[in-house]
Amino acid sequence: MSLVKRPAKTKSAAIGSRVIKQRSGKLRDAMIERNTTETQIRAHLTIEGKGRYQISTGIRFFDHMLELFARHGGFDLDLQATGDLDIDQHHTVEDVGIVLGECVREALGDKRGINRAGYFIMPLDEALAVAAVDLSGRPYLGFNAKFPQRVVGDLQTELVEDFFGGFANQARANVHLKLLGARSTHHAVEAIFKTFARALKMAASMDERLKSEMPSTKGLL
Ligand SMILES: [Mn+2]
Repeated sequence: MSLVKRPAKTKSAAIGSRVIKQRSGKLRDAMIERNTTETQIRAHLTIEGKGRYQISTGIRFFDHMLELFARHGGFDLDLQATGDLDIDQHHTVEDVGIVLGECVREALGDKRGINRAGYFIMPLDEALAVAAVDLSGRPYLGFNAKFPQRVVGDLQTELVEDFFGGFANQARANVHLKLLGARSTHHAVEAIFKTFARALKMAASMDERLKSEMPSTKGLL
């Protein structure tokens, strides 16, 4: 009896997450590579960007949301993700949130001189969404959005919450997102990503007057 020869295992990238580049000085950017058996993601985020992006996740509607995030936040985002979409989109969407959160955490460094907190209310036609972000070092996601449809384009809408959960955990940020109302699911999801980007932009921005101060009475964030 001959043993069935299994195909040679393809050489996969090392499992784990690593910081390829981190500059918390003036440029404030970070590049993270994260590989698991479920997803392989590489992202480069610049806080002081121009809203330029190059994004590919294999989920077109999700790409659209990440593009909006970059543009409305004034960030530059280069992100390539390959995930096990043959199972479903869960790992890919959540892990992109994780990697983006890691990028923000690394790019902000010790957070000296940043606003730390930010908020925005974003209308998109009939949809209205609110975001409040505190880069407090304490992860928390408050998410309250009921989407009219389970799927928008090619994205499962329940995963929007998982994306922000991954982000909040890794950025160690308190993120509250509320959808106040919407008819269109496209508008609803889009309003949430836009308002989040603008709140994060405010929170991550430098306060010129207090640029040498820690925005916390603890002296640590
Ligand atoms: Mn749109």
